[in-house]
Amino acid sequence: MPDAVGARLDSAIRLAEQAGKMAMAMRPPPGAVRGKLKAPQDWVTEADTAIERFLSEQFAAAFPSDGFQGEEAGVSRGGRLRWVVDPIDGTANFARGAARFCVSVGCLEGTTPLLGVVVAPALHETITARRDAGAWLNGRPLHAADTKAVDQAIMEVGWSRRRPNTAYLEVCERVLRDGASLRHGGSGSLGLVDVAAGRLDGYAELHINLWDVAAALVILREAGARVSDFLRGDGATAGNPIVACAPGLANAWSDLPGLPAAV
Ligand code: LIP
Repeated sequence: MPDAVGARLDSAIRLAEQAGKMAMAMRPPPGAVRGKLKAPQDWVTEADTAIERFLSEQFAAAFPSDGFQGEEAGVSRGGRLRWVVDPIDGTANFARGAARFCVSVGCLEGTTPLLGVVVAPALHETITARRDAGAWLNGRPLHAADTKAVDQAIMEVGWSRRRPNTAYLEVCERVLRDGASLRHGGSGSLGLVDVAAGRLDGYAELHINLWDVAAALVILREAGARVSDFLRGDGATAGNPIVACAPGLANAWSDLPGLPAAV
């Protein structure tokens, strides 16, 4: 019989994978965006709202005393344990029929992330982690990269219109000046997961929200990556900047412009 966290992890995997199947069934064809703009370059589709509603209803039925927070509808229930969900992270990609998107499900006790599940259905990947019990990609253990030379590294810098492009360009210029390769993929959750998987050496973003990172924070911790203190201050409610990286690069990237150090 699994314990309370184990039972929640099992349910989160099952429900996130069901949500992934919903997303694939609702994914628009390639072409112009099919969705609504919430803010400049910030889209929402019918799938975002339908998947969030599905997950809210399912978690309420399975764990009625738990809280629930989703990107689209906000905090709908309070509880000692709280589900924090991004129904589709990488909506701009999803809305154009691209593959780099995921369902992100995290569960926190207060401000301590306990478990995380990220399902990328078009990439056929399910990433899971439980605090102090490791991180797994399709059942294989995850470990951050052992890269130590910054001029051999790959860094993704997340972008949104929530911060000025001048600040974004300053970070990108510094990364390039250090000799690292630069990426931007449009899904913060998947960028952070790639750091945990050793497929990227770093992910940085000037502002990202709790629902984008709630699952990835556990996955990164369990994979041995270094991560800035995202939940400091009012990070859980207002979001924060984030830096996550391979342990050997924490010093090199400890002073990126406008960004905290990964500890
Ligand atoms: C996205 C994040 C990304 C950020 C985008 C957007 P969404 O989440 O994953 O890191 O740069 O602005 O917030 O909106 O696709 O769920």
